[in-house]
Amino acid sequence: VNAAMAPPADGLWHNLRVERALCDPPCAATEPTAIGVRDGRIAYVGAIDAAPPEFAALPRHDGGGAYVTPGLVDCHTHLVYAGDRAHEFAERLAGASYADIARAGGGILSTVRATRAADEETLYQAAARRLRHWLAEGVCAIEIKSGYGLDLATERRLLRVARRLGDTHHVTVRTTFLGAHALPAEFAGRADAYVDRVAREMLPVLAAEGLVDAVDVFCDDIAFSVAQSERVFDAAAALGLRVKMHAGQLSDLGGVGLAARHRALSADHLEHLSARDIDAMRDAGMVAVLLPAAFYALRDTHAPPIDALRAAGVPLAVASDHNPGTAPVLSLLLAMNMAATLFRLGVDEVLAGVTRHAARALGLESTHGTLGVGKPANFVLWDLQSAAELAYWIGAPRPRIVVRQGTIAHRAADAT
Ligand code: DI6
Ligand code: FE
Repeated sequence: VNAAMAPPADGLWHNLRVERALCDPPCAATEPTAIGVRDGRIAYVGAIDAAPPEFAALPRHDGGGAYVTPGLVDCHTHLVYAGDRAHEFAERLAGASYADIARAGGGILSTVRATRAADEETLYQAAARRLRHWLAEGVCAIEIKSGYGLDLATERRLLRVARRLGDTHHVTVRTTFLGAHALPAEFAGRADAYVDRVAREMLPVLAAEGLVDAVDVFCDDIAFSVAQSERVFDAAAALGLRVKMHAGQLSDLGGVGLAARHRALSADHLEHLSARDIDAMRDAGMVAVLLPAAFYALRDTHAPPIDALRAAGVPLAVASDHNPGTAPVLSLLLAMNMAATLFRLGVDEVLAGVTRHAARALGLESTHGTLGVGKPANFVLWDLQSAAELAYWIGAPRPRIVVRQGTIAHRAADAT
């Protein structure tokens, strides 16, 4: 369906089995259940007989017994870039490590070269082609990071493309400025000067242009130090922007403690994470964003400390981390399976990880992540029995119907 043509979802959707753990407020234990949509918002969840009388005049949509979840949220992607890194995949198969390739000027920097050479339209078309996979899976909100430009003009282009994707596809896009993703070649040996450029020039300009919803830093031994990350976070704070951090993917520099002091929305990756920083995350109300597709693609063996995070009560989100280097994955559902299989998350945790907790990792908890009365209508009808099937099938489930931003955005027949 062309987004501009999608019919309104207003009316009473009935004959549904809604995911009760994600109803807000909790809905009475009746089944089948109905969801009332009015003016593009969820106005009612409950028994069809108890629906407010105003729905009598609105259309009825028979859900045919479908299982219903909130629209999915992918809270960590690097969706906009040019080219791909299939050649580096081949090098890794021949024995090179991700870090070796990065140090030799490949890795992120090879995507930076391709991205700088691409115009806005080319970047837009490539990202729009990819985005269709997320939309077909019932994703209703997606975070898109910059970070393959590493200069003002190209970072601006990436963020503009991200904004445009949201406008043209009727999907909620949150932009994250990741200028501190890698050290560009022209700053080789001058990391502090580059961080200055990011914090004092790029971020304030892009924020003033309304292109930045949050700010991220790649804090790791092949990227930026804790002190450098702090300068970027201080600049974000001065602009009133929330922060998040790529932390502990390859090594633990202790950046999560800094992120907690800055009340970060999330820390992401976290394969290497100390007990002290887990407590700091809990105390700061941060979300732990798990990225199992990157773990899988790098054949990592050091899983994040899931048990300790769970015991501490840190909310766990699951995201794709889509990027051309370490997570060339085009499916959030596949990342969900990986979170279960590789990280041993339970079914309910996986589902909360791509809904409630993912929304929180983006600061979107008031509009997304639950079947919440008053929230914009974002929900998915699945031809599945339960959440277990969402995490269980590898590569198969497609929604029957996706209601996104109050419109009927996809039906199974056009989900291809
Ligand atoms: N961590 C990641 O997994 C990606 N970025 C990051 O900070 C990798 C990006 C790439 O290799 O292109
Ligand atoms: Fe990432």
